[in-house]
Amino acid sequence: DARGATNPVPQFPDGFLWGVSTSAHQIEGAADKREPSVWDAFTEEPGRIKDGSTAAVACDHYHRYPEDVALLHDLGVGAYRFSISWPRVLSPGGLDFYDRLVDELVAAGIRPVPTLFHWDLPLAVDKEGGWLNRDTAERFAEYAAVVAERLGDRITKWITLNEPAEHTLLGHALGTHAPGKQLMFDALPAAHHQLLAHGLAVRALRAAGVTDIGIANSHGPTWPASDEAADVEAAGFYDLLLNRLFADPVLLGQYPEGLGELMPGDVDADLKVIAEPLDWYGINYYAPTRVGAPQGADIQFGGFTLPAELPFSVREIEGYPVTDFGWPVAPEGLTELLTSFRDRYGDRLPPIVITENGCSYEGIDDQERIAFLDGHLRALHRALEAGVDVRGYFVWSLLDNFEWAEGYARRFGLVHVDFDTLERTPKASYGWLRDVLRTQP
Ligand code: GBH
Repeated sequence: DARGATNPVPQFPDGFLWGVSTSAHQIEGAADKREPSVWDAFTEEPGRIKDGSTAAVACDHYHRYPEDVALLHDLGVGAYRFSISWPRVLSPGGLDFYDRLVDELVAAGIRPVPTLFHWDLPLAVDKEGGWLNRDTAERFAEYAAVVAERLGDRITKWITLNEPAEHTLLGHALGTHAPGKQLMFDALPAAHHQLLAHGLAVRALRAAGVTDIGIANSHGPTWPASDEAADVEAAGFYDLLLNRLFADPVLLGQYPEGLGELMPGDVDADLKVIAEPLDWYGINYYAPTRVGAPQGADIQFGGFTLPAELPFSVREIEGYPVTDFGWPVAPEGLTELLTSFRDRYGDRLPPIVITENGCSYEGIDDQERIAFLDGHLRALHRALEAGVDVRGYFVWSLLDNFEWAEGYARRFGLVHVDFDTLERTPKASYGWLRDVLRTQP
């Protein structure tokens, strides 16, 4: 019980935004009521999803959203981050679902925070080249405007993209996620076009009267394997690809040295669009990464295989507990990440919101998840004490859900879902977070 604990979670400032996150493809189901996405096609390919499952039903949130909004309400969060499925919006009446969801949230006193793209590109858009085609950026901005016209009267906080870094790396470079492209460094145009889509969408949303806009980027500190120059250099390169490639253009209007030349099109003109000022900057934080010089052998990393020819190698982080996924639990990485962002970007950095943080563990009496969240909230608070302007924190995730290539084998929820009966059961961590939120202003 957080209230009775001798060492309670510290107090966060007035107005700090507490929330939980989900995404459309991972929870909605009702695949028959939307156009197909790249994930539907990818899932049909044999061997792509580890447990052979599909997201056709997932948590059936499409039909059970009132129950899920009630869970949010009882949890006591001020905000709910979900994503809007572009392929659903393309199908007749598809926006009606989000209309109902938003009304239900507003009636429950919960602020809706939609993400416009969380990896489920319409298959028809992919057939035209997907994120390798510059036109996709324009089409995304048009879609953003359609959503804003319909829901903008009730939604006051918006997110353009979720983790273009992971969508580029896993979906376009390594091919372990949809759309399954294995382009290695030739995947960089997919990064540029997503970033351009972000900037064009910011403009389209502003033109539709939207005011409070951010992006949800995946970031984590890179820890060199040793002080040796080769390891430090390799770690710096990894940091460039996973952190700076996505933060520098958005915050500084430039690509890190050497990367701009690899991008397609008139990059200088595009960077002006990409750097369209944001009201806040979202960070999804999971874990630091230990990186050293290349070792000449394939690397097993977070459930994925990284090929040997990369100019770095990802190493195991020793001396930390790991989640069921094998990811290290290192809350101090969150403090370090936030202070390093403040130092790196200075007054170009708008207020930060942690748009995802969480872990996969089995079981309903999930004491490990409580320890994980407790540790990360303390780490976050240390960043605030160090002067970093953080305005909110969202747990990934409300519900156990379709964890992409892992299928239903990894459970990130505060609420357990029985994927046979679809019954929801709040875990110990749900009760713990509810008690924490009661102690916050
Ligand atoms: C997010 O991606 C997604 O936005 C969300 O849809 C997903 O369900 C959720 O996280 C959980 O996966 O160095 O071995 O510790 C997170 C992408 C990639 C970030 C792997 C953490 C750590 C691997 N993650 N990475 S390791």
